[in-house]
Amino acid sequence: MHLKQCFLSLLACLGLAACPAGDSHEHADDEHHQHEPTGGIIPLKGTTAQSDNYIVSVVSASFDPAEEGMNDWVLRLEDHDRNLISNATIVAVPFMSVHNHGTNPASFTATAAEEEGEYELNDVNFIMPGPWEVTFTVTVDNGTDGGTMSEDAMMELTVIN
Ligand SMILES: [Cu+2]
Repeated sequence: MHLKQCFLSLLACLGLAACPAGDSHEHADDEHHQHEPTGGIIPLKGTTAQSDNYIVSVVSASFDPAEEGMNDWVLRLEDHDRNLISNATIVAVPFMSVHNHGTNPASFTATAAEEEGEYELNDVNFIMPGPWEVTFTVTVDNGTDGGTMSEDAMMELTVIN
């Protein structure tokens, strides 16, 4: 799992005050161009969050990787058999566990998009760069006999400045 190791070492690096000399992802300057996703940062598109029954994936993003400030994502919801699920409710709660804070507002509710199984998540406000987790609470109405089912699926991502 080379990618995962890279990601973990990146997280470890971001969590320290200084990176080893020669690392390209220190955040000391304001140049966007210093933060191209060259190795280390996993692209947001295609990233998934999984719960027991559901998979939330990022279909497209206004910034990839995510950037500090407002971000708009298109999400896809499906089950583990790859059935697309429309008419669900998806609420996203971003959290930065390394600093123990979230965002303001604390949660963002996705709205159904035109494509089957797709949802728009708008104005997600990552207030600072670094490692974030987004927990999606997926609530699906299974009809009159099934009731509603609600599950959490968590996604890890890196936000750049
Ligand atoms: Cu923070």
